[in-house]
Amino acid sequence: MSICRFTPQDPVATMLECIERDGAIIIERLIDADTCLRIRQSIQPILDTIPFGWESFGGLRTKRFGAVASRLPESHKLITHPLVLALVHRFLAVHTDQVLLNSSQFIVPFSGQRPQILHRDRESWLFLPREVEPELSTLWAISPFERENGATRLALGSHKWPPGREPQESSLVRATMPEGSVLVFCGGIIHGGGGNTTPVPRVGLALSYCLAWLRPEENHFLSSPPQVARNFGPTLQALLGYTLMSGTIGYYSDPFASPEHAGLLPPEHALGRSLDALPNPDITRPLRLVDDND
Ligand SMILES: O=C(O)CCC(=O)C(=O)O
Repeated sequence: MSICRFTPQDPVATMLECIERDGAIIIERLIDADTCLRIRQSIQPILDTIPFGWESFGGLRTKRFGAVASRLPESHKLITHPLVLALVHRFLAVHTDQVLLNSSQFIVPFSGQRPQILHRDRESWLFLPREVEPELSTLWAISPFERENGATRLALGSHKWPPGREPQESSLVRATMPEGSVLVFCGGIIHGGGGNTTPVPRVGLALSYCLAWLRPEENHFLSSPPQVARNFGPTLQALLGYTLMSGTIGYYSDPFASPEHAGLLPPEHALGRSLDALPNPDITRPLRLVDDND
């Protein structure tokens, strides 16, 4: 079995069929090499400075950092890439009409990093019923992904396996891909990073998306607080949680406001956006926080 590979021009419906059947696909060269180079150059000062991970799951020879939207404006077009968002919305549509960015993380295994423990990303939400698929993840190859430098290993089809079935190492496929490509995989597929036996770090940008009614792994209100997020576009703001779901989920009340302004507010207000101009029809619904019969 090998992983299905697509060009950015291929039909979304065919990509979705493959994700549903195999649990993962690769879209090759969705962004260009210049963009990858600029991203690598922008993050180099951080990579030069931050320590390696402190536990084996994250990787003792791997450097990771989040708050990607806040740290790297160039990431916005990846986080809100229309093809990725089309896949995410359609894949998760059976359980939601809104999605959130679950996490944003540069994952950079350096020379000597050993293969990562195999896992399913959906295990973050332990109590989720099996039939609910919570997440669609992307892992962007900001440098080429090769067998020797840590290309992700995946057990294709394992999102449908019965509990307890484990993959053979020999049956794992490698997400080798040229820079600018993106691996798209569901939360139920068994996978893990590969070991890096080369002298050069592999640069991956993991951006995952989840049902908007789940708590995302990354706390975006801390990674991208209002004073930073107010400069982002509305699609990114909504993906970070700065919008209401179902008209009520995600409201706030300004603890520093005077009593006459202490009412319930949609989160866009914290970003200085005019409430009259909000595009999402849910937002215009009155907040219904007490039962009508109360
Ligand atoms: O870096 C990779 O190839 C995969 C990393 C991963 O699956 C994780 O850290 O959860």
